[in-house]
Amino acid sequence: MYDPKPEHKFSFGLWTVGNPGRDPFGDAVRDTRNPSQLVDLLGEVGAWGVNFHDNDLVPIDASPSERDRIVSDFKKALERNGIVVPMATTNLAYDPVFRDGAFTSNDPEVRAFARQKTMRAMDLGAEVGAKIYVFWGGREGTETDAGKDAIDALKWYREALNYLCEYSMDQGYGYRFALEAKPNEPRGDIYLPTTGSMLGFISTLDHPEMVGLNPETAHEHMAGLNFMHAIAQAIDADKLFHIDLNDQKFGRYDQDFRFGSEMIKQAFYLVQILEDTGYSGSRHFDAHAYRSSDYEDVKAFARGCMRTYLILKEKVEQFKNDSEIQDLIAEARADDGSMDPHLGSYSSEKAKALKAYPFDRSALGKRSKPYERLDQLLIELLLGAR
Ligand code: GLT
Ligand code: MN
Ligand code: MN
Repeated sequence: MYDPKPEHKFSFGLWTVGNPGRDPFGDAVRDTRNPSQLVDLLGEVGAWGVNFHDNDLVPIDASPSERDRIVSDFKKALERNGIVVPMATTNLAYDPVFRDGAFTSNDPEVRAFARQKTMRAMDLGAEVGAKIYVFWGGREGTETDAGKDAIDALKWYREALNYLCEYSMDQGYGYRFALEAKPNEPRGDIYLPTTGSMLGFISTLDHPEMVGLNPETAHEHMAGLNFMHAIAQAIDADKLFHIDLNDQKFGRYDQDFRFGSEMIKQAFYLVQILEDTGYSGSRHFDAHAYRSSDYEDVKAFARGCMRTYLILKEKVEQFKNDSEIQDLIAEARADDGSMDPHLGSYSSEKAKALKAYPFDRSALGKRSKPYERLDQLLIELLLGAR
């Protein structure tokens, strides 16, 4: 009943199930699996798609013939597992060359190199059918603002994205770019730290229609923000091109935990907004298993992400069909239409009438909302008591 199917569009990055558990304080705990083995693992757990950074698939120093061999093996693995590549991206974070940023490095040669690396990575993604291209600027930021001009950095970022939009069009790749915000880590401060900042930035680009968002749960929760609200803003702007699902406690480092493992209520609202608005993109899990896991447990992690999503999807249906819940929502949202003449768009007559309207402020202040009752019902529904 909670089995993943292709129509659910569940995808994982090679870097997620392939994460060997290395962290700043400890070495890898799992052996490194090659891309084809990881695709087999994803096939086994029932995923629909796999995404990758250029160097998750092809090592940065690979020769052209090694590249071709790796890509051909990878394509065979995709075929034998019936798995697609919906999204690709560039690793602009790992190599020492990006120690001061990629598109926003103070060094113009590094900025040019970042464009070259991205164009080659876009070629690679296009070769295996990717249509979404993600930009996560992990190194685009500072530890000290003493040496870099933040306005120049934004200008460089914008110029790079404009250039790469043109490259995609020039090649006929048909990519849609999805920008992913994160407030900090690995840089002390990363530019454009939230989904809302990214949204503002997109409107300054040359081809804003080509560029949207890839919001990640953990990245908004790190900053203590409401992820569902960020998604609402993205949907309202028609910019939810992709999504990175995972989980995280507020205010911590980027934990990238299994989807739905920490903040169940937040996860419920998220699935609700995605399903109710008919979001049709990938449900991508950008998460990884605990460091204590072996590969059997990694599979349990991946299955868990998808299963929890589907359980929450069922809860969303249950919420919609629960008459007690729906009655309370109707009560909370009651509208007898008497204010229609005063709401909606502006006209000078309407303004005149509204300024003269005799509101009974004290009566209005006595109106309550049944949110305690409603929230308790939601909790009981989520805990399986309804
Ligand atoms: C890295 C980062 C993620 C990004 C990936 C894409 S890489 O794992 O923490 O949030 O989505 O570059
Ligand atoms: Mn992510
Ligand atoms: Mn993350």
